[in-house]
Amino acid sequence: PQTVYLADYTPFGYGVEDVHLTVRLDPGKTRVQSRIRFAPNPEAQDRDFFLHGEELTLLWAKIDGAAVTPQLSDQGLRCTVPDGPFIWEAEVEIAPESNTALEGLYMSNGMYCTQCEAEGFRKITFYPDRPDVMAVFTVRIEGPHPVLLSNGNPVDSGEGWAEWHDPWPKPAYLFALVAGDLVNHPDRFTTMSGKEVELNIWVRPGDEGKCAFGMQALKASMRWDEEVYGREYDLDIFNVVAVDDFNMGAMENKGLNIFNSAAVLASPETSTDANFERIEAIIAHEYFHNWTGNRITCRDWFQLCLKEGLTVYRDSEFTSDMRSAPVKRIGDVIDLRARQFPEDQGPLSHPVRPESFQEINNFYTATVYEKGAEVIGMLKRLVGDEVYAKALTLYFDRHDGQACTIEDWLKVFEDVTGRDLTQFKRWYSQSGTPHLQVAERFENGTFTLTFKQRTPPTPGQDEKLPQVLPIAVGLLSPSGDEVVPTTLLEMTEAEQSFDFGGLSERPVASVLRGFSAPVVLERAASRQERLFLLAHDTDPFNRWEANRALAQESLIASITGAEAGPDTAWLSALLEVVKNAAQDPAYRALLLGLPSQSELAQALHQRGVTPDPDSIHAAAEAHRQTRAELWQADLPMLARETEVTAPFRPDAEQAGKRALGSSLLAMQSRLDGGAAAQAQFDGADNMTAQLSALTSLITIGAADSALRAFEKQWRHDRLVMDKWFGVQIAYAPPAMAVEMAGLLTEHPAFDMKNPNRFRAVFGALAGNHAGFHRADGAGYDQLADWLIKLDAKNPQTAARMCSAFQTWRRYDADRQARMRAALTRIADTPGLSRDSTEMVTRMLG
Ligand code: BAL
Ligand code: ZN
Repeated sequence: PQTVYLADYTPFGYGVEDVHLTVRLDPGKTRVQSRIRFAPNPEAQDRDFFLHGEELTLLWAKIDGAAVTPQLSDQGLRCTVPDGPFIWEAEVEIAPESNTALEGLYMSNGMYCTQCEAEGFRKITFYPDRPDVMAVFTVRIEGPHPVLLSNGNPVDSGEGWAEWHDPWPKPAYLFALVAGDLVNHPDRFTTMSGKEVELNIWVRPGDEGKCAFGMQALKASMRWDEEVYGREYDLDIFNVVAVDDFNMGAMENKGLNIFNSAAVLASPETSTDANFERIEAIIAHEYFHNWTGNRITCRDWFQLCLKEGLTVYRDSEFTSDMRSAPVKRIGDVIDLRARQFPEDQGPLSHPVRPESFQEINNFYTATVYEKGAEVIGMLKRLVGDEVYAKALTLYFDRHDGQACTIEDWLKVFEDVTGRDLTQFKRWYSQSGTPHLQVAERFENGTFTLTFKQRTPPTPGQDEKLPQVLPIAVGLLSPSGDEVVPTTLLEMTEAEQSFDFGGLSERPVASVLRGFSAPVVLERAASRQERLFLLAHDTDPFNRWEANRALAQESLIASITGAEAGPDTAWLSALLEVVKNAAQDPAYRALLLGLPSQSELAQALHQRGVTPDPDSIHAAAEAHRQTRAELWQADLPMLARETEVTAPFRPDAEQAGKRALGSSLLAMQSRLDGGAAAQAQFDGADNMTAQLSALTSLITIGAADSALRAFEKQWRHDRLVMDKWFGVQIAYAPPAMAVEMAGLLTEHPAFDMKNPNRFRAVFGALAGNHAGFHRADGAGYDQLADWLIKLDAKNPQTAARMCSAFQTWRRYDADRQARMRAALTRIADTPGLSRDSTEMVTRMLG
């Protein structure tokens, strides 16, 4: 496959003034007629008229009304065109019903929908399918469907047709079309300047009862973006559509967001609190793209983080405002360590702004999104809140309507601050996670922190330069008072010291408060000091972090045999913190979490110890059992405190109580044989309670009847059934996970063409650490078999799921050989997609 390089960017030779599309829908023979006004682009030298087009049957083409015969290839067409402006017209035929890749125009449960980001529009018609070509679209849809939707505002409609006009110039990746027998949940929103906007969430009949929460989240997002960023919505209508078959979570098409139904449909009976929070965040994320992504878009796909990092950052701010900021921050860091760190520390490591790709779909990664958001957070920390707000206002004023680069983004901050951000820009170009060592000294009333930063080599980048690291630090007196409040240190060198003078006694340092930079902190803090921070740190993130480090140390000591069992003194101290009713239950629930088994494997690997998945699993199980036994006397009282008597609300307050309750129930189940969990399961009136009871029962091997009851109750609900498929594998004993996954692929409701269902089964398998890494390699073989099958139908989802193998070099020689064999088998599959080829090739490196 061909590699595309950032350095090779050149603008397209022609601008598009406007686009008229007529789409005549038919499952096997949809006709798309285009009329596009082109004019030479004065910024460009190259006049090669190449239009992207894949899997299209060209019926005819004209330039200025005269028939032409372009040169066709499997990637598009070339044509000789006039020197000045001209009108291109063409008609193509496509077959949405056989489009299982879910890119371009496809069908899902009888409805038509599109997914054009990144390069799906070229499967709808011939076009310069690149984000720097922005145009005004008018779309006519013809088809016997009650609902016919496209971007922008409705112009007119009649029986079997509708016309839409989007006045805002946009790249083709934001084009969308939906047609089907849908019902809407309508509402209205009045913008800050008094403009009335019609809002709709469109769903399949039967799902209308699951839209109210998404609609509330949408209105809250619209208000928040006005209040916090001064951004107002800019069309008369905003449509959201739920689709069952969707590769991503959702898509920010202008005025017509298309959502994976799992990311929008919600009800207390069918959705967990985690689902509600995720839906609220994704609704916000897609809506926020209207300004950060749509009004200001990316010049090319290397700049993806320009819109994604910023929009993830914005949605995390929104969730922090709607819910609890510390809880959100801790959740984000758990997620970053679970998904981005392994990527950055393995063969798929790439810069936040990659410099080359073969298939851009492979770069919708945790690095571009989540590390991209961390970079924005660091920038804001460095310049301060007020300056950040000024810079964003300038960004919107200066670049509205443009397709921009990271250089444009940073220039705005340079202009507002007068700072040179050359070194900061390394966060966009240098891959890998920096490791930050801390040493401390106390002399004559001065406390000195000395930091050393080092980023290990990553593919294609052997030498690393120092990054700008904002390090938030606070100092506590030995009695627990804060003697130096949170102070931001700006580290720019490979090694740098910072002094805090005028201290009467040696303080305890709380370093990297709020996880102020995405680094691996290497600090040889004593157990005593960590216990002290768990009890006294005023920074909620670092209190949690101190506990996390204690948990990790205790588990690693058990895994390596340094200690026979968990650190009971720490567990007693933790119990006191967890019993503090003045603390947010959600925060206390987070304190009860343990590092994942994969995270422990990475920590061992970083210490030069080859991780053994079975020992890790055994240590984690032993730890949970000991903790339950040690806390036995307190569990009933704590559980009572988490009871919710008010009617269900998916807000942070109730969700926090339920989260703590779920953790306690898991402990209780280890003591009572599942009696409490079975009772909760039987009496549950919401999915959070039902599912947490079910997972507790699965974990102790007592879930047979609950699983049957759950299936019987929910077999009509595909989203709930995804949970049923997933939990049986994710929580299965490691020795049974592969067999369980195999068994469930035989279930009549297993459908490999549905990405949610495929991920429910095989995402859960990959997430069952000891199950996937079974010594005989059965987990690797099973996943490889299914990825090969999926690749032939849906390369995008198959390629993304190949990343389950990305940590293969962590493990012992035997497992490595088995994983390498599985990857090689995928790589050698005849006809393997460009998507999966690139992924496995990078991993085999
Ligand atoms: N742009 C793809 C989906 C998302 O990030 O919103
Ligand atoms: Zn996004």
